[in-house]
Amino acid sequence: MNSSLAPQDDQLLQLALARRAEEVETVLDAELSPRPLAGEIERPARLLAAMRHGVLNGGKRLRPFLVMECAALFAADDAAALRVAAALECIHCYSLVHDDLPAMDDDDLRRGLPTVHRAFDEATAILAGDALLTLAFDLVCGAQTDLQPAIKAELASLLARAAGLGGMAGGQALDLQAATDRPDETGIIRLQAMKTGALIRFACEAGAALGKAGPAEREALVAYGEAIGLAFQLADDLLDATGDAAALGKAARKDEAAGKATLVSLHGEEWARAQLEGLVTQASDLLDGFAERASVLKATARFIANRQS
Ligand code: GRG
Repeated sequence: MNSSLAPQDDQLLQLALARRAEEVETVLDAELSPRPLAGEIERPARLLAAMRHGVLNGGKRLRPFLVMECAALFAADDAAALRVAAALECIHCYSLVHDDLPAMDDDDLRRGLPTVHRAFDEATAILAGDALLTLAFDLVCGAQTDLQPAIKAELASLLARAAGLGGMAGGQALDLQAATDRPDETGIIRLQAMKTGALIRFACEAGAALGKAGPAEREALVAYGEAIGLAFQLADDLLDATGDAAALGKAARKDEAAGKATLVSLHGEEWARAQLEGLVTQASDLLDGFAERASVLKATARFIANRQS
């Protein structure tokens, strides 16, 4: 992954990403064990295998990283933050499993591997997504998560809204209609803020909630989340327009093939790269109040803008 950061910052960020990814994967691996939990009857082996294929298959683990790093700004309890981070990754992975289905994007490749419906079958992929979605809420609210009940309830509600009708699922619905509805620039930005931005925004707000941040700090993190969410999508559009499938681990040029306008197709690559630069600066400036503690998050904004996969 070339993040075009100064070599020292890049190395620190890669180390931090790898460390957090390993922590999240340890939680997910344990949660997706064959042993039924209290209240469960049986864990069907094929469905469990499909869920594991959808989750424990690489991925940058960027969203959980953001939860953990935002929470760390306030020295919040790492173990609780990790469970919320793992919950968010479950929702992200569920969305990828469902997005890859023939009824949606109809993709064969994800993270360089066969998509879940290819490795298993469509019905199993739908159920794997469903069960990942419900697992996310158990991770936030379950007894093993050591948080005050009011914080669990707040996080569950924020997560439901980020993932649901007015967030990611709603954004996906607008995206599916985009080839026929042909949204204008404002419409494209709105659908992307919902489809992709909402989970990234949640990651940052969850960090603030976990850290019991004051209103100004929380607002700064939410605004940072919105800026990097936009940058993430713009970088994704650039990769789709210019990247190749082998490096991406998934199909490229899907937007063009589907007849969907993006900010890159409307304004061109040069404009998009200048916008990205502006968003990185904006995101960074929003964190100035956290001084040196925010250096990893500032580097993350640049990494997101310049990512190659
Ligand atoms: C099916 C409800 C539902 C929603 C699907 C997220 C999504 C909504 C669709 C994915 C389509 C897509 C490629 C969107 C662009 C942004 C995106 C989510 C890219 C993948 O995220 P990364 O780059 O992936 O963080 P990894 O594999 O690193 O986790």
